[in-house]
Amino acid sequence: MGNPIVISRDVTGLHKVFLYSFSQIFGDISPGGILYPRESESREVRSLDGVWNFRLSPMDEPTQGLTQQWYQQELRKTGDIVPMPVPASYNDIGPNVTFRTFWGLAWYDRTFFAPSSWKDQRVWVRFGSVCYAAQVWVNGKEVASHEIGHLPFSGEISQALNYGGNNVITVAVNNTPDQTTVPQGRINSVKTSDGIKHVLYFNFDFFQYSGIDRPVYLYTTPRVYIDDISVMTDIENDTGVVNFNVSILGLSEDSEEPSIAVNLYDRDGQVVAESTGAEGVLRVPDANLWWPYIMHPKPAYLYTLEVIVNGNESDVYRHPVGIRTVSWTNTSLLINNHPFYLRGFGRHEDSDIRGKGVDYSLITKDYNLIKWFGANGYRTSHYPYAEEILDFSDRQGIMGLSLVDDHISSGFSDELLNNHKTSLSELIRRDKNRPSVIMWSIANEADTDEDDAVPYFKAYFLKGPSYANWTVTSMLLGRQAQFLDVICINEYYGWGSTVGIQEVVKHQVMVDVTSWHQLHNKPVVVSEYGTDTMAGYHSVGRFQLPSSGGSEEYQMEVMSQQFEAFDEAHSEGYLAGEMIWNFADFMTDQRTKRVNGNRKGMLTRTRQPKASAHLLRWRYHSLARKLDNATIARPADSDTHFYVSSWFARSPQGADSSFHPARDCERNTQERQRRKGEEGEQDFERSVIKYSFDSCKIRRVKIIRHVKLRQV
Ligand code: BDP
Repeated sequence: MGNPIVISRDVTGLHKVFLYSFSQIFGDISPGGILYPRESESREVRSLDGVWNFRLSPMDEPTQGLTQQWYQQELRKTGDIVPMPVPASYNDIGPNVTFRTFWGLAWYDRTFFAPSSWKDQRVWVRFGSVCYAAQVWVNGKEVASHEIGHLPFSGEISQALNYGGNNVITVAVNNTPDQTTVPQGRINSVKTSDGIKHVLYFNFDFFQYSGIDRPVYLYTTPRVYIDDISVMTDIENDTGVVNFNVSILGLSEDSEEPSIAVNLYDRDGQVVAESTGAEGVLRVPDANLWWPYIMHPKPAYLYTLEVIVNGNESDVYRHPVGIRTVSWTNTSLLINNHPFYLRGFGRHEDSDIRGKGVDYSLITKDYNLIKWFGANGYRTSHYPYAEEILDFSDRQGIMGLSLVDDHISSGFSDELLNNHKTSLSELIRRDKNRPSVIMWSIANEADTDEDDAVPYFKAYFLKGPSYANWTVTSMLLGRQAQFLDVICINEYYGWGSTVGIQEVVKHQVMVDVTSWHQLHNKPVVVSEYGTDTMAGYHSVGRFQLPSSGGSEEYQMEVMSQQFEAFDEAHSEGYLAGEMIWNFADFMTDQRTKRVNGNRKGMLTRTRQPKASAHLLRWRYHSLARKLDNATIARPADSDTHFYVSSWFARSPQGADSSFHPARDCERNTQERQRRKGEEGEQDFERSVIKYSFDSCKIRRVKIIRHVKLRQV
């Protein structure tokens, strides 16, 4: 199937995905298809990635390029240009701070050759994303425009082309935010010795990179062409069911009624099911289901759906399809009817120099690392990720909570609502067929206590796509959670105002998770927790000094406390996942609380592990063994098998290390349950203290927590 859809909200039973008509399900999705450009017998694809020409508008006359119509000629004729790579954010490429902090219109252009053979076809240009808004001209004619970054758009350029010759494509990129853009932002005025300076201000915690940050393609289609394909899959016993819907555009009165053939191929190129017509159902006996990484020996099985349209001309498009279902109860998430526990990260598209620019080396490295951790999913915080990234998720079995640009914080106006809904519709239109996308998430830490927030979100859910999950943080703001299917909470106990007080973590996490679940009888996922940590800063002597916030030890200690709470909530039955904040350190605006960016990563920005990375890996691997029955190697047996000290026993190959927080945590829970029954809570608490003291330093911190909690 495509993505999880809530049709029933029966909180007592299994929420199954029922198949209604496609128009009912996808009725609120932006019209028109946005299929990824793929070559076939009928389609040619040409990349326009490379080095473009670039110039910024003068700060004192931001609209100069428009008034002087720079798009009517090559950019180099309008003033000084510099080379600019595409895809990349422009901010960190330039030689000075102007590029970094620029707001307003930035201009790109380049030339390309259009062969005469394209004359009888349609030619399109497609941008994976331009941040934030774009206007595109080919040879001076406007061919496309789009607002809201991180999402693709395309435009037909057949009428604008000079066939058999050179063409100029010009793009104006506007990154100016206001209170109605998604995400919201504003331009602040600051008095300086040179007069008033206008500066960008965003109320969120990542750098707002700008520019043409995803690939640009030219592609051709026949005049009558496949505009969109929607698939929804289901499982009936061992049979995989693929419901499909094809939309064809470009028919004229003279067009022959096209015939449509639909074939499904397995990985070896064998046809496993076939059908005809624009809508239908394919049945695959003994189907290979799409399973997440580690949950199955053959994860991420993808079939290929081939659509052939024959009329006056023929068009062929091949689309990957994973057969799987996603469903949920009031406590758990299920894939292919098996419960699963999300273990992953919040992430950012972020790295030095290229900003948010798509970079295959970085993507490949990141997925190698995600798998090294033993994670099975992540949250595409805080905006839709590149299609090139999500392809890795589909092919490697990494599940994703797909986020719309979700930083709307206050000022809930109609215009904001429209933009927000458009953004979600375009996201769903783009990703509806991806097996790796298991949930939509629509807002992060919005000011939900404002009176305007309830009608805003009500309108969002009732008139917008009816299925989504929503990330919230505060206990006070439960009102909107009624509209959701799964509740995600962000919590930063042991950080923020409680930095240094690790004792709060377990108690507070349990209170939050339990209360949210009890209030709404829905599964809960902890979608953020973590602490800023400077790689290389250490603050603990095992028995001499306490660790302090910001150190690698402190990060591990808070994680360890969180893990205990997660295990307890999971064993109570309603915690459906944990996602640490963040996979890697990332860039933010310059702020007093940020030392060259946000440092909550398990990895540095250059993807080197902090000590916590190993701790998280041990946990995710142990969860995989316990919950997925996975037979993966115990990390302590492989490259995390360090010598630490004589009292910190190094384990012989295959044996447990004496320092194994995940195992200890599990052992503690079992021990606690056993003793609860036998001796009562008080004795049990004391025993844990003793046990913990003997075990390792992290357990020693727990002693303090226990004592304090008892005093409270
Ligand atoms: C959370 C936000 C996230 C921030 C994080 C932090 O959702 O975007 O980066 O706080 O402060 O509240 O590290």
